[in-house]
Amino acid sequence: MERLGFVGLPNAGKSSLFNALGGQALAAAYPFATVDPNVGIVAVPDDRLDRLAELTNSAKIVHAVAEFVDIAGLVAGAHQGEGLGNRFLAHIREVDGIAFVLRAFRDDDVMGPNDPLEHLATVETELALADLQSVEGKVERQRKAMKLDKSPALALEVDALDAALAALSEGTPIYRSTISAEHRAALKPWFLLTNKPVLVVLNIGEDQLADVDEVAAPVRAAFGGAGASAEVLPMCVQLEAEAAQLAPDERQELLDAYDLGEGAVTRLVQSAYRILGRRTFFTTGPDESRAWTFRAGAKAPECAGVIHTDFQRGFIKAECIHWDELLDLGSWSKARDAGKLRIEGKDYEVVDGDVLEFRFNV
Ligand SMILES: Nc1nc2c(ncn2[C@@H]2O[C@H](COP(=O)(O)OP(=O)(O)O)[C@@H](O)[C@H]2O)c(=O)[nH]1
Ligand SMILES: [Mg+2]
Repeated sequence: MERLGFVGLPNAGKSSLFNALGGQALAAAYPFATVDPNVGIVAVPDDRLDRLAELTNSAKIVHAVAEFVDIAGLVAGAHQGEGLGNRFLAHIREVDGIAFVLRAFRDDDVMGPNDPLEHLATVETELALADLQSVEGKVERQRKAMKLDKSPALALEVDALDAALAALSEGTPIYRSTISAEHRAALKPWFLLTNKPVLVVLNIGEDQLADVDEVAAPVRAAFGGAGASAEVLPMCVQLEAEAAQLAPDERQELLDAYDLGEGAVTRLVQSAYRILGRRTFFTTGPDESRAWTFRAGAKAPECAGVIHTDFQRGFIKAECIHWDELLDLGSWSKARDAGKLRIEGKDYEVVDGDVLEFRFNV
């Protein structure tokens, strides 16, 4: 399961965003469960899955799921234990990706700054300082270890830690530093906070919808440097939270009236999948149609392993067709008759939207 954590200053709109997701999930009849008040699991909306289920008359539809964590407690000084300090940092370490919630909406009744760049600066400074503290300790220890251990792996790790130290000392988080992908991978075992993929939810007011590009421009520019891996999603969180309370058709009417597209869940999940490098494949039949999440670049056996480790261990081959081709052809057997079912082996790189059937032997 993919976990995304909401991080931002008090009153930025994190809890409202959380409510918008939960409400929408309920209104749209997608199962939404609240694990604890701050953790929500949401079914990933996927139109392709619904159409496959219709095609094969599936008794059941199983969506992929994503988890959202409303991480409270970021205030200046959090890296030194201010506010909920340490607990806050521990929560961030546990997520796969971070969604910064930055406030741009103006409302004198809601305390706090409304300059998203001010929010961003505070938030990034805390995370970068926390990372700086952990890297400082580690780089010294690993440098000493190099006297005994001459392995290339350790040398690479020390290089990576040095690069991280240089960036963090300047207050630059790793996700928008120029640190190479190889070095970022070498830093993975240290669970640094800013070595995670990041997206930004820019919380705008209704009155800012008309000039959303202008409001978003400075935030986009802040992430525009080399090595940037962030997406900026302007979102009218309060409006989305209100829409989430409505019945599905009324909800869509409201979203359409404000030109808000498919709403918060879809946009957020799609962005999260992009920044996390996740893809979807499907299985479909009369019993169930199901969406499975896999790592971009994964080959057929690894994808089989997403379903069951036995499928991966005993992998023989996969029958494969892209979802839209299957819909065009009308059924699995028609696809086979037309010679359109591909037989793929263990080196096949699965593509987003593939429909697969695995042959295995255990
Ligand atoms: N005017 C306005 N108020 C908002 C908006 N988004 C959130 N708020 C309000 O700001 C306050 C803080 O929001 P909340 O989601 O609790 O922020 P959190 O501290 O980040 O969890 C609440 O009173 C919200 O109703 C918005 O887009 N416009
Ligand atoms: Mg809150």
